[in-house]
Amino acid sequence: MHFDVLARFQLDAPAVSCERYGCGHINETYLVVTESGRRYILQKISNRAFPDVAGLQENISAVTEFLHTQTDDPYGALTLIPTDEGKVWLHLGENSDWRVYDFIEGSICLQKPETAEDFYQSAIAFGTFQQQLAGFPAHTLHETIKNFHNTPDRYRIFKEVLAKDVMGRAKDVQPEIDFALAHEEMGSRLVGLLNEGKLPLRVTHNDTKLNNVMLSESERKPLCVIDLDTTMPGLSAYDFGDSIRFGAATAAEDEKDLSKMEMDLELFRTFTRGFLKACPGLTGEERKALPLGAMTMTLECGVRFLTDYLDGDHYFGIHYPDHNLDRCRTQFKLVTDMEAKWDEMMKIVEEEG
Ligand code: ADP
Ligand code: GN1
Ligand code: MG
Repeated sequence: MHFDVLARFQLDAPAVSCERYGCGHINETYLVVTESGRRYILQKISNRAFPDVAGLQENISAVTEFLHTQTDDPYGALTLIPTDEGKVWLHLGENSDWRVYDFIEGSICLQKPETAEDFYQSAIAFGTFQQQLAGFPAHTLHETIKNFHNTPDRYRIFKEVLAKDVMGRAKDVQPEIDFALAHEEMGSRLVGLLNEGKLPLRVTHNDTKLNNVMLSESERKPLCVIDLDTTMPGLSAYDFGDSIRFGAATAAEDEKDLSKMEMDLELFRTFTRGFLKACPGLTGEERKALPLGAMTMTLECGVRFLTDYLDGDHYFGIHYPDHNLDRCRTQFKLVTDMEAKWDEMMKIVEEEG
């Protein structure tokens, strides 16, 4: 599978196997093994998510090179493998863009924290990532997805898609549509703080799911932050919030039994402690905005899943027809739970700060 593509990259030896790998929703990811036993990651880049692949790969190349200057460990940052022409990705035609990374050996990648300590370590990883990139020239980064965490803009798209209702699905998801619309004002608050100049833009990761960090297998300590497609200027509350959305949840993103889905306050505290330790430079306003980051990222993600469901599932990879709807429902359930736990969340950030 894809051996023709792999032959165009500077691997150490010819590839002998290439299998689908991982649980990402965006790119097609493959684990590659060569004749020598060395492993690589091959990815078919999602053109739907990333229309400007050149800009995307320029970002990743610059960011990974910068990160390598901040660590002695060769697995402390991703390494792109060049093509036979020395390029950082391979363009084979329309909707056919490929890249290869060194496989981060000796690592584990979790879909949910096995212990609170794992989640703490992921907070250290993402916090350190943000801290390491504080000296990176932010103005050189391309905006790989326009308005990625601009929640009001996500609502604009949601309403456009709802009005078209191309799949005729709107009639079956009225409660979810009502929930989204009832929370629109709340969803605009974080961007409001940014526009008012109350929160600083930093270089952030913007997709801080637990499965985008690799922990070392032996010590279960941060090794490498991966999935750098959305690394661009953003708010610290985005990175904090998206981690809480995914990692402090008591059930999987696509759990059907919503009674299992809550936000675990102890995990919220654990992550807050790690993130603030790794990012000591956050301003008072930024700290105060962290719970709003968690709620906003969760709401926004639910709205994005609902939008994709109404639109016919073109953006997020799905494994069955209602997958995006199930994902939307867990996110909205989490938002409801965060509303109930709001005072405690604010108190925890104050205590840990
Ligand atoms: P997506 O954008 O689709 O989420 P990712 O870049 O996150 O794609 O890759 C999907 C999964 O592949 C990750 O969650 C991780 O398990 C694995 N993976 C990606 N890059 C590497 C790497 N360099 N070394 C080891 N595993 C990797
Ligand atoms: C996607 O690429 P992945 O699977 O790590 C998405 C995130 C969503 C997430 C929901 C580029 O993340 O924004 O929060 O799914 N990434 C992109 O699980 O859209
Ligand atoms: Mg990923």
